[in-house]
Amino acid sequence: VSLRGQLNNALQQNQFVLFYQPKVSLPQGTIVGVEALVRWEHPEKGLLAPGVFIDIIEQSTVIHEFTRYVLKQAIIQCRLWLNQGVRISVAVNLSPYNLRDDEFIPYLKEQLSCHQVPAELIEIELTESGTMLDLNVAQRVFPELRAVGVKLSIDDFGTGMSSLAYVKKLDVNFIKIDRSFITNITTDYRDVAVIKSMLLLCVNLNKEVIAEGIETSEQAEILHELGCKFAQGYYFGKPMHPLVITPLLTKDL
Ligand code: G
Ligand code: G
Ligand code: NA
Ligand code: MN
Repeated sequence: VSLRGQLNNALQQNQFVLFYQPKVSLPQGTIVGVEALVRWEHPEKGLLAPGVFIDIIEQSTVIHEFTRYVLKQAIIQCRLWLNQGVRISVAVNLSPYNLRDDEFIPYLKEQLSCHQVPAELIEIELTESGTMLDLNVAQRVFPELRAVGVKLSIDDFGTGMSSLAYVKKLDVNFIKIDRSFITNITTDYRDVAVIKSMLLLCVNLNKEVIAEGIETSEQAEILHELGCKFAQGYYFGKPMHPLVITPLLTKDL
């Protein structure tokens, strides 16, 4: 049976697990939030990264149930951390298709209220690349999400076809600079120029910036020097199982 054929069963059997990658403030690297990144604990193939199955899910009607499952797990995890005295935001990735699901916002509200999680602790990331984010749909749904009180982010910023239109028209809290702009930042003056301009743009539009894909201390340092306040990447922490990341969150309590 193909992966596609196994999707429904995998959902019913809870084979999808959320790993969490830290988002930190610069320069100290204090964890200020986490991003939920799904993994598939496949009974035969082992732990699968989303790269090999997210496209299949997005092309299937399962995407709606899948995203609700991810959202619910993230909200439950946020509640578990609150119970342990850890108050951090938890980000969830949405597929652009999810914006067309009329039941998504009611479900979000229901889960927040059921688990007594403040909406401001949940962040929703939408990528501007890949599956085209329909600006008209996003402009209709983003204000509804804001009204619920969750935070909103544009993911992979700079890689889409209309980055400036998105950042101008969508009222989001955070811009996540795609890692392709970070990779060569210590050696390529053009990347520095682009990052500087993005940071200035975000200051002028009153949005917070997170740089993605930081893998070295040199990259973290230069981003801090350029005025970037938040970062995410393997240098600060890989996506981790809740049992692995929880001790990192509770260690200073
Ligand atoms: O971990 P990896 O690099 O394979 O992730 C590939 C892509 O999968 C990333 O773009 C990431 O945003 C996406 N992804 C991870 N978890 C989720 C999820 O729960 N929902 C959606 N829609 N995308 C996700
Ligand atoms: O599209 P999105 O930004 O959600 O994708 C996140 C993906 O990027 C995750 O699958 C995560 O594993 C991966 N990622 C996170 N940090 C780094 C990093 O420092 N380097 C690289 N190469 N990939 C990263
Ligand atoms: Na993301
Ligand atoms: Mn991203």
